[in-house]
Amino acid sequence: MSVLADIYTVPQEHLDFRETIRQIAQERIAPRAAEIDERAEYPHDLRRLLAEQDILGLPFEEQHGGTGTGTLMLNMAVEEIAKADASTALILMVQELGTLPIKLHGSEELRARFLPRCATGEWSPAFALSEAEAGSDPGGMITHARQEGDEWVINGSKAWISNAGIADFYCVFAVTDREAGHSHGITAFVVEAERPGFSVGKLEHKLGIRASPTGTLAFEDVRVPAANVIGTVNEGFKVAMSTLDRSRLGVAAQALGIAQGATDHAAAYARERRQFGRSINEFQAIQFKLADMETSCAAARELLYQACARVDREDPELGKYSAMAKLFCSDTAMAVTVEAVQILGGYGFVKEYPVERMMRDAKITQIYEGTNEIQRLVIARTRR
Ligand code: COS
Repeated sequence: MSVLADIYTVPQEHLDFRETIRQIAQERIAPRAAEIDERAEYPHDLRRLLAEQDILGLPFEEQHGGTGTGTLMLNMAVEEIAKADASTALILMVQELGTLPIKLHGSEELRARFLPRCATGEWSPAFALSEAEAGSDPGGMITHARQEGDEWVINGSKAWISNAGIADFYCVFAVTDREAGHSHGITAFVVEAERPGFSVGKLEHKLGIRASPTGTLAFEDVRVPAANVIGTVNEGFKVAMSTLDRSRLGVAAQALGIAQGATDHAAAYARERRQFGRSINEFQAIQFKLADMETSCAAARELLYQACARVDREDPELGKYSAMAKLFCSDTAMAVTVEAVQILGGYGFVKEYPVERMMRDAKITQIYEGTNEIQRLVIARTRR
């Protein structure tokens, strides 16, 4: 491997755009965060704001109406939004996750049909891989599709789907060859939300990211044309895995944003809060906590940026690096937010301050798009 492969640079335009997004997030998104969390309300207004500001165009190439600015810029944006509100960051993350299968493996026709309308924010996508009995092991899915003439007929159900009921279309994975063996004989399809036989079931009541709907999907003889197959028939498992190799960086960036947001709040609080006649940030017990939190965020950011640069270069080790970034950033988010609550003391435990929400939001980053145990497995496999 060349030395260059370990280096990334952040162009000035990216830094300028990050500054713009930071301002929008702090001025327009942060003030809504507590309310949408409390009400478990999907923020349509904030989604429109992201679309108007071209932020939803970040996951897409210029030829498909996007900004063409790559994975690093996208995830710098995710971090800034997550600092203000993790649920709103998920809107941008799913805009990538739900379209990556098409972007990476779809026909030109599928790309032209779906990507430009996602880049403008007109359409929302979703990624439907998990099932009630197939989470860490998606190769054990039972949703299936059979071919009838020029159509595929899908039956089954999906679970834990972000954007359930919001999405205009779903990238759905189904078994198309039962004889092919575990994690094989699976095909990816685009299923538009208005297809007869498709329905959205119950939405979950969640600990965190409460302003983003998560739910089940049901497919009863849902017919899609052969043109809606993403990539090659029976090769859908690789479509899913290659998508997750990239989209996990969104989770890493979201986790980092939560961690940095909590650190910033805790530091500001420690300056203001007075006990024993002085600001609590004059006590070394608090200073050391804040120093460790800031250090963890900085280390997480370096790994995230390097992993993003590897995706942008199509580096052969991108899957390993994205798993490492997701693992490290999410564990950092959990540890840092627990410390932030501790620094705020009783105020950390109540909804008047944002750190309890950040602690609740952090937890899912250790779980979704592959649990951290799965990330360790993915990383370990590269060392065998
Ligand atoms: N990119 C492309 N292809 C991949 C791949 C990747 N990252 N990982 C595996 N594959 C291919 C393999 O090469 C193999 O193909 P061949 O037999 O043609 O060589 C095929 O996919 C099956 O691979 P494998 O046998 O490794 O599959 P497993 O069932 O053992 O999968 C893990 C293992 C754990 C990696 C997989 O199940 C996984 O990622 N689970 C977590 C899923 C997840 O993140 N769920 C969250 C919900 S989605 S939001």
